[in-house]
Amino acid sequence: GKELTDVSNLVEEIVGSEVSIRGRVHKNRLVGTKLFVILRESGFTVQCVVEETRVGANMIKFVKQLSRESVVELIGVVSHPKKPLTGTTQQVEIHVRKMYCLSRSLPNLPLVVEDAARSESDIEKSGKDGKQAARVLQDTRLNNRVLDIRTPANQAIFRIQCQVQIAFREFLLSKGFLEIHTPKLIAGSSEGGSAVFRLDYKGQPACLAQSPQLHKQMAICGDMRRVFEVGPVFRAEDSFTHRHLCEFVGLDVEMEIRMHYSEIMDLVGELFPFIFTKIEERCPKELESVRKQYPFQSLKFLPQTLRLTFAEGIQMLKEAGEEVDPLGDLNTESERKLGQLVLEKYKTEFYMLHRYPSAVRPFYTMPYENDSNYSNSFDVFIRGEEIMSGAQRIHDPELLEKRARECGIDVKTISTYIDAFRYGAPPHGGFGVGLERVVMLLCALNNIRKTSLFPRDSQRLTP
Ligand code: AMO
Repeated sequence: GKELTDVSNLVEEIVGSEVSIRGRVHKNRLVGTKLFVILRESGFTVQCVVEETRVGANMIKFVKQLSRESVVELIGVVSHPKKPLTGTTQQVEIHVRKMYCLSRSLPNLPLVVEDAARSESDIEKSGKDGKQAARVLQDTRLNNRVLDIRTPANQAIFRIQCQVQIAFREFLLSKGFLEIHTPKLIAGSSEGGSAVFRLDYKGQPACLAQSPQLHKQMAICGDMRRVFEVGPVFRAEDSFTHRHLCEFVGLDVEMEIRMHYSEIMDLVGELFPFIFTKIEERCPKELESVRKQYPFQSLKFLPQTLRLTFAEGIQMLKEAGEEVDPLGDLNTESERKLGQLVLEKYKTEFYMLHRYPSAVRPFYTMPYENDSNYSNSFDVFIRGEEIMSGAQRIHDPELLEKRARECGIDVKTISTYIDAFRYGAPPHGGFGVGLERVVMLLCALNNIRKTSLFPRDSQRLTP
């Protein structure tokens, strides 16, 4: 048959033409002898008019009993609506000639897509009694994720996520990086932390990789010069927070450096403005869809990414009356507070903090040459929340082994990693980014579960 037209392509310019479209019954309304079916596809909606005089009484009966979310295909003519349309994304309507049902949905839905797509301001309008019913709770959404993903905002979020990944890859390929894939089943914990999933690897103790850290560095020892990876990262997080998942998508980079870890920060400082610009250029409709449900302001960032030392950050917080440990880590509140202070002073919501205290960084981090209390490391923030950690790495095997022991790591479990540095290793460094966090913060969403297709957290392993 004829090719299908996407609902988003049903516009003024094609009024008069006959189209075939496939979508879901978003809702159905009978007015006299006319049936108004709102058809939804990929988050876009169009009004389809089924008139008895055109299709006959049997067809009206058939269409009327179609449950919400059923998959239908129809043939119709693109037309001007009699009155301007308010409830649909498309401003034309379809006069239906034929309609078929491809798959029926159960009539009782655990979550109605129309409700799940409501914005807060919409909910406010639904009146005192309506409010509770209109607000779909996060757990209901996640338990019924397949229905939840059908909302326009969610359709858009995952398109934006895809474009972030594409822009990341595009930029790095243009800079001569090689895309690699490291193993996710490994013998020892890669971050030395406790949040590791342990498993039995045919009788041998093993872990799910907490990051590609060990193997991306080993790729550098294997003379791959500049590498990146996009892949799953596993963390057995105990706490239930708005920004921690037990499985997320890591965007990782590792590269040789010549003189200084600032070369890595130079790359980051170019990479992210590139990604932000590409998202604005390539996803205008998607950003609008997300904003409709979750209003947010575009990210403020400078063409030249701001860099502050950790000590400068601590100083700013102290001056603002915050109590902070100069050799400890920033907690979530301090990070947020610093984000506000930086925005006021420097007018940016994207910045880097570098030269962190050694005590709060992983064992493989290179100490700062002038003061080993500090390290050649950095974190990057969007809207006051961490999206990235990075650093220069220790490339001397003796020092690496010493630091691992000091951090309480069983060196036997990472001996092949340490050995990799015994055959000569160039100075190098890199960083890791959480994809879900980037999308969450770009769109100022309040929960990382919104940007994970099927989130895995400390309490959820399904759907
Ligand atoms: P780090 O442990 O800071 O560094 O992780 C890097 C980035 O990954 C994201 N992230 C998470 N996202 C969702 N859920 C989690 N539980 C979670 N944990 C971390 C954050 C964080 O900034 N190997 C180093 C990176 C490097 O130095 O190259 C590492 O893993 O966005």
